[in-house]
Amino acid sequence: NSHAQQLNTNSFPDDFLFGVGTSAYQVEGAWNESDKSENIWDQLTHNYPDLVIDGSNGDVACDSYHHIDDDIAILRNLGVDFYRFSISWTRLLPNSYSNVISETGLQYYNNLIDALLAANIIPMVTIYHWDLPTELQKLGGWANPIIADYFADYAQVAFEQFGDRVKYWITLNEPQSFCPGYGSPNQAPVNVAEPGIGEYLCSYTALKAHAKAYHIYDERYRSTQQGVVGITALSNWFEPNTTSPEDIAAAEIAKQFNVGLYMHAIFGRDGDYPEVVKQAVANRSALEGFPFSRLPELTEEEIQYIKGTADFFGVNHYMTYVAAARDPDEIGEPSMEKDRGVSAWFDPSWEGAASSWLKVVPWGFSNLLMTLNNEYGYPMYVTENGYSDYGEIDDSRRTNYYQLYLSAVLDALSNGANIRGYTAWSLMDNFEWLDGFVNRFGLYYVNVSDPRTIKSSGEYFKQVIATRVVTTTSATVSTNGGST
Ligand code: GBH
Repeated sequence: NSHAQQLNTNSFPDDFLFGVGTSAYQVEGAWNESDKSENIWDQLTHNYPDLVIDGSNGDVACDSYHHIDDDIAILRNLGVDFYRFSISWTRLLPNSYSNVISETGLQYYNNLIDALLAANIIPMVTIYHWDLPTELQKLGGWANPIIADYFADYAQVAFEQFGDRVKYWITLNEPQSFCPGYGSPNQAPVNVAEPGIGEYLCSYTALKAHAKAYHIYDERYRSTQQGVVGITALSNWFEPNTTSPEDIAAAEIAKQFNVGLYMHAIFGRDGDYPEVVKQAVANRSALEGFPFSRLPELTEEEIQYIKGTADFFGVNHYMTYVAAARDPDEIGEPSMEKDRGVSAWFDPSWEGAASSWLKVVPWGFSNLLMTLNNEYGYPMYVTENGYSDYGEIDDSRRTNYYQLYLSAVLDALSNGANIRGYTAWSLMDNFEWLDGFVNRFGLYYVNVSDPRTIKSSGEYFKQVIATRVVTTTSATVSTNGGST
């Protein structure tokens, strides 16, 4: 009853799931093992190493491809309920297409999944975590809507091959993060930059790709496999700078350009893109002389096809910003940032991490979770949350971070948010994209030639999982900088 729950607000419900996450390019290595072909991250790191802080790449990474047993051992030691990992598209489908399924790729994921199940760990599988086949990028990648069909084709192979054992599927990881690559020359895919156009084409294709995969699952696999299919959003919190209506509206617009643009069509009660986003892009497009909005229009048929295509909302959370209204930019070259037209920054009083974009603002997390709960009303899994440093074994700031952020989850739970699980990012230090191996998120320290080494935060997370309680003994309590 509710009274009993209130007495227990610092402990998680019995059926709440704890896990840790990684992604294929960040941990697997074995980039050209067997018949695996090249993806856009192989291409970026090999041909443009200067874009990565330390010039490193994922050729070997944590060498998880050759260390299934070691990865299982550390997952067991933590006592996690589930492990979130991703499939490498070009390892499974070396041609990009389902006409050829790699025997060795299949074997690797079968071995990993079987080893997890034998260890009593639930596999939670991300189908796409940013490593698009280079061959598909040659066709335009996510800027070409036909890629939605090829993604769905790939997803179908994953369901078909692994769905007897995998019951948690995440179609796409953070379109918010991979779509900006189509508006900037310095991110994957490198040298593709159509700002204010590419990002929106990508968001459109991503929606169609996700929806198609979901329908395939629904029609062909759900009744026999009985799993769930969701999608993961990079979910930021934007706190209005002041209580002025302008700043409150600015924070709302920023939220809709972050989560709404990519998720409202799926989770929003009426589907489609958020009205504020449609209007903002259409207005500037017209002023810039475009004959139609740079944001592709969803037809009524597409709106209905995409709406409701998820069993859960995956929340990746790292960032809280302060948001304020600002004067519109002058009309010139299009950009998504100008379409949004909001100023956003980090409050200088917030504690930082190794990553310049990561601050410790736990109240932003609880506000975000409540807002997502109220706005969409779907079951939520936190599919990533974590803290970067430079790889210290005695990582007290990361432990502190988990104490604060897990408490924020408990706050949201006690306020009625429907949160089913939490994933710490990351199981282990790994190839941190453009931050190379410099900024590290692991509960385990990894230097590929040494055994994986647990950090003090790993010991802490292990204790949380075992007790289902967030102990706050040594936590530095962050002051509430402006909870709404
Ligand atoms: C997640 O993205 C990823 O899903 C995961 O693979 C990654 O390891 C993890 O974060 C930690 O980074 O430098 O100002 O241009 C988080 C979203 C998107 C946050 C890109 C940083 C760059 C900001 N990230 N963003 S900036």
